[in-house]
Amino acid sequence: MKHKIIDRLHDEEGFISGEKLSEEFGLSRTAIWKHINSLKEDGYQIESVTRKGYRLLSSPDLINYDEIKGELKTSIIVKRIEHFQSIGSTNDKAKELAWKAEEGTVVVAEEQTSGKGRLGRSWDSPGRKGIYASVILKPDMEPSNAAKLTLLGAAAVVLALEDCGIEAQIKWPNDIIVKGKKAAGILTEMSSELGIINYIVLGIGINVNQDIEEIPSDIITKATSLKIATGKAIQRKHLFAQVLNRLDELYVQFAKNGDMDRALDICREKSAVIGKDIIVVQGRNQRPGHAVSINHDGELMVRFEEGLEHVISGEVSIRTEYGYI
Ligand code: BT5
Repeated sequence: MKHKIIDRLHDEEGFISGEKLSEEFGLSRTAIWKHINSLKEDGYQIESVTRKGYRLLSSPDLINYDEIKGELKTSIIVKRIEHFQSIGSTNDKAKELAWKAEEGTVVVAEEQTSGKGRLGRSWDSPGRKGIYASVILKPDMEPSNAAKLTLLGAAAVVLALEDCGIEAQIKWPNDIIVKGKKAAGILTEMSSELGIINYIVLGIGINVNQDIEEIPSDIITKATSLKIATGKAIQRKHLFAQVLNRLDELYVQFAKNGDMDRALDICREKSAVIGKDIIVVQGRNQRPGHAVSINHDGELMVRFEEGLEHVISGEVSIRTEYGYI
């Protein structure tokens, strides 16, 4: 109901009386007043004037459905958005919902208290500073294709950043780099059996408006936010809508016939590692090599001392000789 009321206030240029709202929604004036207070708590600035009613002055930079729907152009993604002020991990919540959820359901939170990276690592997710979202996908294809979705997600984020005027690169397979530091990461998780994908959860974390002192000291040498990198605050809701639009655009092709060509081209064109000497880290094993290209399956082609090999994304991290990139 709260959502319907905010929509109504959005549509009305001037004031709308409490009486009119209560008639339209079939609620008591007190119930309307309670919803208005709850919206104010969410950060909406609503003016209330006796005998005139309510008027929306400004909306908060929330990343819920109401705030982004006007900008969405998606067909598969965003069948439904589950929005949380605070949650442990949107990927964990998405996995909980995935069996029953329709493909394209998105879980998004303003804050994560135990955001996850790959291989048991953590993802710093301070309140209202970043975008923390997980998309439930159910492609009808072999589970071996799942790793490609990480690249598809990375390509979508790079395109969305470009839409917002920000130049970014991809450090294969899942890091998004802005001005030499990591500004976003992708975490893909899958449930599958006997050649069938039950579901995939594509998690996207983007550092948007953190100031430098808000980046934890242990990652300050390699992490950044869009605000730090560009010197200006970015509207999270606008960027989030672009990410979902771009993801949909690329995913529609992939779901139809496994076509990853465009996403792979973006990963190659915007690669932060191709053409560089790198170190492939797998557990305790570290091997120096030279990143040559990304092949048709999204694997990184690396020339090691022993010859050319393809590296699969699942268990590896990449470092350059100089450190992070
Ligand atoms: C990733 O892992 O880059 C995947 C991040 C995915 C986060 C999203 S948020 C929504 C969804 N729900 C979740 O719970 N997760 C997903 P990885 O490549 O393993 O990088 C993790 C490493 O990056 C950590 O070990 C830190 O060194 C560093 N790190 C942690 N938080 C960071 C941040 N906010 N920005 C940049 N680097 C960070």
